[in-house]
Amino acid sequence: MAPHPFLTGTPLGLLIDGGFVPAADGQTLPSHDPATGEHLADFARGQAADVDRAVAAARAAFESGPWPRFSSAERQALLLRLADLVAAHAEDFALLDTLDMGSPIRHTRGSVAMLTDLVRYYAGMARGIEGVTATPSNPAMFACTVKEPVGVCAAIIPWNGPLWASILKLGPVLATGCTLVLKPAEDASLSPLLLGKLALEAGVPPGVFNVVTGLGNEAGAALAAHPGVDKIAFTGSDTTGRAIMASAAGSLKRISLELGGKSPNIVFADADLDKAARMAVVAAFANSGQVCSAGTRLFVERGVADDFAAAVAHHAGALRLGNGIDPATDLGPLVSARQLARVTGHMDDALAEGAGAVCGGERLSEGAFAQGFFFPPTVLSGATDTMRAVREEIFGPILAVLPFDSEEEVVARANATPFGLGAGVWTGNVGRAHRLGRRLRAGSVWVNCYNAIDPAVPSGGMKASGMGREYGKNHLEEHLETKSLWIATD
Ligand code: TXE
Repeated sequence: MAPHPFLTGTPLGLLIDGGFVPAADGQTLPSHDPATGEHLADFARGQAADVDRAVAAARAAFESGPWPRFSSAERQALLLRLADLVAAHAEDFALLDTLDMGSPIRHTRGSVAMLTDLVRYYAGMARGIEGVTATPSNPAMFACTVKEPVGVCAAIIPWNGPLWASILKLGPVLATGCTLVLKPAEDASLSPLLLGKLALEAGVPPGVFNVVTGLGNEAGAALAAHPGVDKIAFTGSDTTGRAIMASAAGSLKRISLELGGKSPNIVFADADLDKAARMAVVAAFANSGQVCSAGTRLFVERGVADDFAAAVAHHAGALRLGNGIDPATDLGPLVSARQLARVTGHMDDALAEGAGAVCGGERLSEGAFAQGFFFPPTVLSGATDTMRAVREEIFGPILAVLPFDSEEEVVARANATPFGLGAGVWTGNVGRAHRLGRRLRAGSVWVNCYNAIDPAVPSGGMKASGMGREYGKNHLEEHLETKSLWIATD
């Protein structure tokens, strides 16, 4: 396949202060297609010195230059132009994400459409920032609150949705008048760089949006510790989230975290079982299970559990695995050899602990799969809550079927995890839908649906799944300071 035009003439530089530049020490990193192992591009390996340059540019853009004088209407117009450019480059983004991290092109195309809408949502939100008029008890005092941008933001993002995460971090920054230094994942840096290029075309002033590619323990760690950053947003593993939080504490940065999960998906016998089985497959296996809210603990009421597991295995078996570039592909490869090793490690442990595989269970390495990191959708039977594969996030296509006997029991078991990102409930009983909707300790509970997402609806984690909310009004608030303004009228 001919290289994508964006990838010719690589290495791709860092975006700092409105221009693409090499890393200070000239080092690069390679990007490979996880379906074929083919080399795609080289991109800059940013280090602490590059982070310093990017943060300095973001600070200068925040404090001087044209950006602080942009009105909310101008920021809205800019976001709308960016949305149009993202839409015009939809196929480029879909291709880059598919090539870079393996996700099927049908999936990445769908994501770009949703993300264009998300940028437009933030454009609208730019006009809705407002404080309140307070009522102090002293009538001689007038007091109101004004909302001001928090300042220089940093974002460190993962590889499982590179464009998705970039837009989710950039949108509220532009809507509120902050500036951003984005550190993409080393496994998927291409579409964040294209987004940077388009942001310049849309008229984002130099320094407002900077992209520093590189490794987590180099560029990422330098950004998390940087005293010039006012707020950091991180999406990724809970282990790295903890390290970033500790590091951010050094300069008391504001922080928001979107970490992993081990989300329960609970099926009662009174549900539409056919729909629930089809959706359980999507909930667990979409993006080859590399989704933070994947429904990987499938609790099924005991009387229907065996038949339900068989139906799930049937639907899973019908999924077409292959190179994501093929529009017929349902599941692509895992992102990297590292991720494949993690997933096979979990599988080996599950078998050693006594679970069995109703379907899947072994890496695919023959024929067309030989050069890629392919693992088939796998349904575990005989799994128990204490097994490692049932306790820890796998981030691969492995689902455990866990029978239960009562509502009380399943709520306790579903909540018995350090995580709290998402939860699914399938039932025909409206009272039960409300009860579980409240009792499940998760940032999002989906009843008779799963992984529903919308720009206007907050999303985020309880417990070890993170803090702060993305999407919706809450997301903007995370980028705003509330200032109280007092005026003595006497
Ligand atoms: O994640 P990391 P990895 C989970 C999933 C997966 C596991 C490991 O379970 O199997 O994490 O994946 C940057 N300071 N999720 O290793 O390490 C790194 O460069 C600063 C869930 O890829 O969290 C990348 O940009 N930054 C998740 C980002 O952190 C550091 C999505 C994510 O990498 C750093 C991805 C450091 N010390 C993985 N170390 C979700 N919530 O959706 C790494 N990074």
